[in-house]
Amino acid sequence: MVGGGRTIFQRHKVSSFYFNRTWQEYKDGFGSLSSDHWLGLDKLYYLTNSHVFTAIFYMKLANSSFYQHYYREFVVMNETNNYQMTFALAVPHTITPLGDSLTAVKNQYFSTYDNDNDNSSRNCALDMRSGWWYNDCAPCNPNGELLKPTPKF
Ligand SMILES: [Ca+2]
Repeated sequence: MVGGGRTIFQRHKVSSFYFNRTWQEYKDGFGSLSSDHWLGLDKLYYLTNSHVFTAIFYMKLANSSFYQHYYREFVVMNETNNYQMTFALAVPHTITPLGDSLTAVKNQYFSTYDNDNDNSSRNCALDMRSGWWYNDCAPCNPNGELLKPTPKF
């Protein structure tokens, strides 16, 4: 958030839109700002190092329950630091059984299938089919594939 404004750095609503992308694509950004997209890690670096940001995660689950979490002083480092992500404080806005899964990946480096920077012996981005700040292939994966609606016959 800048001066009360908002920048949507990720939107993932369409199950046919995939986030299984290369390091270069996550660096530059992909998709359309009016639809599913990733803003880009370089832009996140410049934004979060030029202003104090609160990252707000909204998530609607398959059962239609709604989840919201705030991360105060959200910062993404530059490419030399593999876009390491951190924040000062996690503030739950909506309590869910999921808990706060971003805290599990606080201070982690960004990984893509072609640039594995996680703490696991596995390649989490490859296994989870999306780029993210992975630790040990933690369940926090907003860029993962969405469940497709069950076909109705
Ligand atoms: Ca690894």
